[in-house]
Amino acid sequence: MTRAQHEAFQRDGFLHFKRFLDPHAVAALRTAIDELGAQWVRDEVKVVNGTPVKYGQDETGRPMVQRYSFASLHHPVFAELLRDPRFKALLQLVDGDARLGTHEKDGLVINHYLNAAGSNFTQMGWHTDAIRDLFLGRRVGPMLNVGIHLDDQDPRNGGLRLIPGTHRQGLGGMLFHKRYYVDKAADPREVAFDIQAGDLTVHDGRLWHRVQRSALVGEASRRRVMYIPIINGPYAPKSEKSRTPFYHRFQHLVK
Ligand SMILES: O=C(O)CCC(=O)C(=O)O
Ligand SMILES: [Fe+2]
Repeated sequence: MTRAQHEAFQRDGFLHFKRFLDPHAVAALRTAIDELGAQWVRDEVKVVNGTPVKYGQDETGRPMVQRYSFASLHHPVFAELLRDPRFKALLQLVDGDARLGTHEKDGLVINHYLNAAGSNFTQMGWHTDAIRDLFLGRRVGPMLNVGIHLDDQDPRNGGLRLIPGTHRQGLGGMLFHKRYYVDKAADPREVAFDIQAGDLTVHDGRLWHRVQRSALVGEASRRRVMYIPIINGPYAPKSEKSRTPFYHRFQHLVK
């Protein structure tokens, strides 16, 4: 991590690293996504450590997982990815005992967007990721979200949008700058990303961002991106047992 990168991150609230992963690694992760999705569909996994699994239908009407959580606890390929020593450099962006939140918040999240008739995930309205701390009655602690992108994304067709600098807006701005998830319109200050599969982005959890629905449909609109939080402070792991004692009893998914 260079000094210029540190300064850009302080100022803008995000960084974009090209080609973090090579095409082989990307292919292995896509395969793992398919494997874990097939397993969760088959086992009818509805909640993982208290976080609901989001389902939709693919172009052929078959059920598919569109949002996974705690993925690294359920497939060895994801666990291996997070052992990459380069994540240590990213931890330097947060003070104190910064760590990857593999067992905290939603763990390793995978979003699988598809613009198709049966899809349940095509876009995401404006939000910050840090707001959930408030709902949990916690102080908003430092939190970064590291994105690992597994599909090319021409920004003219959709994808991630961020408003630089909004991580420095204070609590009022974090609460009221926009209407959470309801507001979806483009903002004149937003920036889009020219993403190649294998790129990595990192953004401050207080930064306002959204995902623009793809202008394409079907296979050409497919967008898979993984997010792992970087956090510090008291360790607050989630567990299957403590969060969902009655509702859901599912198979042990860890291989
Ligand atoms: O799909 C993306 O790139 C962003 C997703 C996101 O903001 C989220 O899951 O909180
Ligand atoms: Fe987000």
